[in-house]
Amino acid sequence: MPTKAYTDTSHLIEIPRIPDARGNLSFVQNGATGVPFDIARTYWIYDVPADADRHGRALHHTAEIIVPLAGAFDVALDDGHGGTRRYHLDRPYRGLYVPPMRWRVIDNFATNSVAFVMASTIYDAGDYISDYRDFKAEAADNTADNTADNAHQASDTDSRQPQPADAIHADTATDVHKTSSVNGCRLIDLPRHIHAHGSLTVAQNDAAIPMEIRRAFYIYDVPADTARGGHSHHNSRQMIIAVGGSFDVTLDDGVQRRTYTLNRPYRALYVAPGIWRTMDNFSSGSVCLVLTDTTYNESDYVRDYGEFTKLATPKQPDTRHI
Ligand code: T46
Repeated sequence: MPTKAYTDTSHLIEIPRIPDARGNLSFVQNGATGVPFDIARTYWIYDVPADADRHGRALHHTAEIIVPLAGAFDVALDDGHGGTRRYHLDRPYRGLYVPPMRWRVIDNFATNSVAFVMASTIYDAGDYISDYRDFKAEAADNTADNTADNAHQASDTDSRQPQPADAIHADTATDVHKTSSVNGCRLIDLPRHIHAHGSLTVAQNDAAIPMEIRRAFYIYDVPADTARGGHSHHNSRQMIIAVGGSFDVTLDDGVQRRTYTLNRPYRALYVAPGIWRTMDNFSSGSVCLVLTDTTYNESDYVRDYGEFTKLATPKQPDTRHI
């Protein structure tokens, strides 16, 4: 599997931050500037005890972007050729790009930190190198184009083009709102790996989840008593996760309403298209992570409840085979 499609050096990535009175929102999506791969896997690390060192490892072929969704931690990188670099990550709008073949140790976790990782491959145990001597031997075997981290500036070799916006179905007779139902939404318990040095939960583009991940966005610094959401989507499928703290999500299909309290970092609320959602009751310091199958497109939103009601009622039976 080729590794050279990726930028060769680790570097920080500035992630868009959209502030408003309801808190901050940042997003990472396929094709965005500074995102040199399509997201295949996401995972997040939480409940890390103070002073816990997560063991080091390297990945043969996988590139990653690591973002501190909450708190702070350090990532120490080693390219196997004498190049070492330590990054302190403490801003949710600043991620660290890590190319393949970097030995990395994540440590110095502040209490209640959440490390969010987007990876270029789905999980493959064979891609992992967990012995530093094996890593050094493989790095030495690699050809000279494997440059040292501390000797080079990042050079973006990404040649991908931004993806076209997803098509929006605005035909009121066939729009998904006509058949959408809160019964098509559900809680999904994602795999949870519990260790003495913290917990890890994975959502990746495989059959375990009902959608493909193309964008991740997260909402943080939400002031108490703030409500967010208040819209539906024509196309977008979402998985909403409380990776820190808790909040309520109310789903409305125009006929039925259902409220979920999200407060487990391993439990995702799957929200089908055509469902009006509002979020409120955010606990202090909470972080809402949303994985979605579309890149951002404002025309995918229905932001007016009157318009939503017109689209969503009367309900027609859903004849799709799902
Ligand atoms: C949802 C709930 C749970 C972007 O530029 N890119 C993005 O990926 C997103 C999600 C938003 N934005 C912009 C659009 C607005 O100017 O960020 C601003 C705030 O977005 P919005 O008012 O839609 O934020 P919320 O919290 O009300 O809704 C968000 C999502 O937009 C929505 O899809 O389901 O979270």
